Amino acid sequence: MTGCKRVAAIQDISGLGRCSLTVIIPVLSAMGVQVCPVPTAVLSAHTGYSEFVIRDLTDYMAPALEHYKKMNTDFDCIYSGFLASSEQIDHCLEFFSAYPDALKVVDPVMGDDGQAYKTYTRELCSRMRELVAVADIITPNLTEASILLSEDYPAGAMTRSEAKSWLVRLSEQGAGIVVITSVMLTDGGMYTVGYDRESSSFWKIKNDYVPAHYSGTGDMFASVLIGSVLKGDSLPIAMNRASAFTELNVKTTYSYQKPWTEGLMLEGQLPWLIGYQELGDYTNL
Ligand code: PXL
Repeated sequence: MTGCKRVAAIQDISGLGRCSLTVIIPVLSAMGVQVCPVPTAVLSAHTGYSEFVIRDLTDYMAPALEHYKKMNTDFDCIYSGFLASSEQIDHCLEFFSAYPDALKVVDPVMGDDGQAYKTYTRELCSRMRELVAVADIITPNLTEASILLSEDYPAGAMTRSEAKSWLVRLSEQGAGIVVITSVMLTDGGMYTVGYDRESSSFWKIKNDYVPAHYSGTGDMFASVLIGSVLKGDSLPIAMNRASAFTELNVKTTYSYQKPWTEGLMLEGQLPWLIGYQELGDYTNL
């Protein structure tokens, strides 16, 4: 019997609009992985709402890390996501260097649909590369991938060789594993694409297109991917599990025609994760 894996999740907590910790905690818990939240900010609602109250927790992060070090707390994974200030990059770097054996996952949360989020300054976006440089796994969406590569957001579909080139160039920024979500390829399909530098392997998972997007989708995808990798799944199976669960949640939410701001209606779908489905819907990119 192995014990439960533990992830330090450096992320905000938002009251309204499921995203970040309100998605990450239930998802990873359902997968049998413990989450230790390291809140970067508390918000009354995520930044996609027209108004929100925000309390920045930058000055909480260093003392929290000191406490964990003093307690000899071990983490199997350090996972960074939504950050409230560019100074928080330094604190994330301190967490990563304090736990050199932990899996370092950076979700370079910066924007969606070709736009940066309201609170993401130019400096914060540019400093995100410092986290990407030390990560083992990064999970940008196409908007974030384009910001990291200083490329224009693709106006249309990408060829398979363009997608491979983006994956390789992102990996050259640091992470051995790169997964990009929401990529439209020239066959007209929407895909999640991934690259493992060590084995030089490229993978893709086809997603059904749903004409809607919801807050917290990237957080859900990254958390399932992390849970799956920590449980020992290969990269394509982890991508498959994360895509399948995210797609199920998008379709459920779309069927109720809920506003995108409310996020994914994940509560009813958690048993799917507990069931730990057998999967094999990946192909080579
Ligand atoms: O899901 C990304 C995210 C996380 N946290 C907050 C956000 C967003 C995206 O809008 O506003 C507070």
